[in-house]
Amino acid sequence: MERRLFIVSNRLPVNIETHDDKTTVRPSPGGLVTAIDSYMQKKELANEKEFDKKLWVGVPGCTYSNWSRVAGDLSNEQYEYLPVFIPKKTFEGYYNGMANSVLWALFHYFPSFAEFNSNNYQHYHTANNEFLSVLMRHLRPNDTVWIHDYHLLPLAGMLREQMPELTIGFFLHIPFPSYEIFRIMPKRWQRDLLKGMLGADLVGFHTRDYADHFLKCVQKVLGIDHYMNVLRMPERLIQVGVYPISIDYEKFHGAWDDKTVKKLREQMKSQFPDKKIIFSADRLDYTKGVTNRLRGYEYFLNKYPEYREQVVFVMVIVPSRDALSKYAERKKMIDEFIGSLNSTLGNFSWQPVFYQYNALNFEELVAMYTSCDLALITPIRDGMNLVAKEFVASRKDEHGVLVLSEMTGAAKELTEALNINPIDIEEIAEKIKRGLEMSPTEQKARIRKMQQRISRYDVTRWAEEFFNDLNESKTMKQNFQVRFLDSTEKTQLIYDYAKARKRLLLLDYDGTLSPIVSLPQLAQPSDELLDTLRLLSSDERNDVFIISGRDATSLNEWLGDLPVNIIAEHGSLVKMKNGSWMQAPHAAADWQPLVADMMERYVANCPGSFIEKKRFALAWHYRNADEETAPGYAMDLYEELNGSADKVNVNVIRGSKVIEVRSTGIDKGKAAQNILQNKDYDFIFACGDDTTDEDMFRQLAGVKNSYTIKVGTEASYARYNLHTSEMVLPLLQNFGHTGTKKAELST
Ligand code: GDG
Repeated sequence: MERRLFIVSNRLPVNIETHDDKTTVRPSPGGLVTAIDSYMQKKELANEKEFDKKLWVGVPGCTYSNWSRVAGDLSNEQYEYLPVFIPKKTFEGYYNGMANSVLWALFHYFPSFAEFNSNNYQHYHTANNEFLSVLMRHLRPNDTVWIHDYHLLPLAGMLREQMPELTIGFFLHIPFPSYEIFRIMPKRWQRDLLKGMLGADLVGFHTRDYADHFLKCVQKVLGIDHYMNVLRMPERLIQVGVYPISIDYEKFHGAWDDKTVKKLREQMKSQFPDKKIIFSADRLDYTKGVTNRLRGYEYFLNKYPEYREQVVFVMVIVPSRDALSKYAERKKMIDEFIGSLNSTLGNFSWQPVFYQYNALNFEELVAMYTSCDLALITPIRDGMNLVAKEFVASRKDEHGVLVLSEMTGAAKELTEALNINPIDIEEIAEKIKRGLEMSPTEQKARIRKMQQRISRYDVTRWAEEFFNDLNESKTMKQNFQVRFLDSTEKTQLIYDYAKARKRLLLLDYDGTLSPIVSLPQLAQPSDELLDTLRLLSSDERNDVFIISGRDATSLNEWLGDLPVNIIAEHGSLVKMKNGSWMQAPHAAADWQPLVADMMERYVANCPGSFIEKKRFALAWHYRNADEETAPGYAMDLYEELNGSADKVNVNVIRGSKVIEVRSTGIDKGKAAQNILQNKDYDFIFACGDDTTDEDMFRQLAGVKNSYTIKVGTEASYARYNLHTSEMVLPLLQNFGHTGTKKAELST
C-alpha cells in the first residue's frame, strides 16, 4: 500500500497573487519544505524510502474560485496541495483572535497582551475542524501526519478520535510556557489544548525547557505523569522530544560566493565606507524586542560618543499581522523612536539608523548578513530564531559578531555569541561596544565553533531526528497495547507450561494474586491461593517468585512458610526459598527522614491518606482519601518529591493511588534480569497489575519463551491482558493441575 506523509500547517507553502484579474501561483518553499525534501532524498539514496507521496494541508490564502483557477498549475509539484477553506469570520477568530491574540501572546510570556474571548476560542475549534474534514476525506489508517504549530493544537486529538491507528507527529515552533503562564487560560481551554496535543504519538519542541514546561502542564492539568519523557495514557504512550530546528546551512554558507550577493555586499560596504555596520532583520512583532534594541543602541551612542559617526544601524522590519492593533501600535512606536533618535543624535552627514519596513529578497538579506560587523538580535522571547543561525552560517569569511538575546531558543546552541538580557539596555550597549572592538582572531574562533555546530545539526538532521523518533514511537505503540488473552492463546500458554522443563513464574502480589483492599495489611492470602502456590512451588521444574513492592515482613508472615522465593520492596530485599533475606547492593534508607517529613505534611492536609513504611521505601497511600481533592495533593507531593529526588538518589513512582519513593537502581525489571542471568528457562510467566510491573514486562519483551500478563484493561508492555485479578488464580490452578498431567499432555 502507498505510504503517504501529510504535512499540516496553517498556511500552504504557496504564494497566490491576483493582478489585473489574473491569478498566479508559485510554490514558496521555506525551511520546512527543505527539511522534509532533503530527509526524503537521503532516505531514498540509502535505499530506505519511507514515503511514496507527500501531501500538504493548509489555508491557501485565496478564495475557492481563485484556487480552482490555479490549482492545475501546481499539479507537477513535489507536493499535492490540499487547501482548507475557512469562512472569513471563523478565520478571523481562529487566526487573529485565538492563535495570535491569545496563544502567541501567552506562549511568549506577554500575558497582559492576551485577549481572551470565548467566541474566538470557538472559532479556533471550528477552524481546526475544517482542517480535520479535509484530512478525513483523504486519510488512510497507515498514513503519517505531521502537524505544525500553535494554530493547530487541538487537531491531533481530533484526528486520533476518528482514526486511532494513525501515526501523528506534532511540532511546536514557538516556546511552550511555564505552568504559571499556561494556567492563566480558562481551565477548559487548558485541558482541551493539552488533550489535543496528546493526540500525537510524538510531541516535539525546540528546547529542553519547553518540553519540561509541557510535561509539567500535562501533569498539573491532566494528572498524567511521564517516565523518561514518555507519557502514559490508559490506551497508549506519547513520546515528548527536543528537536532544535535549524537552517539549510549550505544554502546560506554557499551564498557568500553568489554573484548578486557579492555585488550587493560591495555596494553596501561602499555606501558606508569606514563605518561599522550593525544589522538586524525581523518580522514586526512585540516579541522581537525592537524598541529595547533601539534604546540599547541609543544608550551606547550616548555613553560612548566617540562611536558617533563611526557606526550605522541598518534595521529591516518585515510587515506582519497588521490587522492586529498591537502590531500597528508597535509599528508607530518604532517609527517614532527612529525618527527621534536620528534627529537628536544624527546630523547632515550622519544618520544613526537606516530603517526599511519591507522584506529583503534572499540575495539582499545574505548581502546584509555578510557585510555587517555585528548582528544585533534581541527578542524578549523567541522559540528558536533562525536569523541568528543564518547570520552565522553566511559568514564564510569567519568574521562578524553575533549579539544574541538569552531568551531565544538559539542561545542554547549558539553559546559563543555575546549574550544579552533583552530588557537590560545597559548590557545591550556594553555588548555592542565589546562586539565592535572584538579582535578578528576572537571573531573567527567564535564564528567557527558556531558554524561547526550548525552545519552538523542542520535542518535535514532536525527532520531526520524527528522522523526517527516518530518511527520509534510506532514500534513503541505496537509493543504497548491492550490485547486480551483469548481461549486459543490460553490453551497454548497452558500447553507451553506443561511441556516446559524449567519454568520461571514471576507473580506480583497486590492487585494480581490478591485484590486491592482498603488497607495494605488486610490483603492476606486466601487458603485457595496458598494451596495453589504450594502446589506450583512443590514442582521441582518451577522457580516461583513472588515479586512485590510490599515490605518483607508481611510477605514473610503470609508466604514465608511456602517454598517460594520472595522479592520484596521491588527488589531491595530478596529471599530465596528456605533461605534468609538478602539486601540488594543499591538499597539505602538514609533518605527516609527527609521524605517522611514531606509525606507527613500531606497526611496532615489530606485526611484518609497514610504512610506505609518499608525498609528501603516509603509509600504515601491515598486510596481512602477524598476522591476529589486527593489527586491534587498527590500531584503536589509527587512534584515536591521529584524536586529533591536527585539530591537523595531516589526514584519517585506513581502507582495506583499511591506515591512511592525507593532507592534508585531498584525495580522489578532489574530484579527479573538478575534472576534470568542465573538459569536457562524454557518457560517464563510474569504477571502484574501496576505501573511498577511494566519494568518487568519491558525487561521480558522479546525474551524467548516468555508470557507477560497485565492484570487490568489498560495498555501495557505485557503481551496479554487479563481483565481482573480474579482471573489470575484460576489460570495458576490450571498450571498446577496441568503440571501433574504432564505425561498425558506430552504424549
Ligand atoms: C517561528 C518562531 C522559530 C527575516 N527577514 C527577512 C527574511 N526573514 C526570514 C529569515 C528567517 C525567518 O524570516 C524568520 O525566522 P525566525 O526563526 O526568526 O522567526 P518566525 O518566522 O517568527 O518563526 C521562531 C521559527 O518559527 C522556526 O521554528 O525559529 O522562534 O517564532 O528564515 O531569513 N527573509 C527575507 N527577507 C527579509 O527581510 N527573504
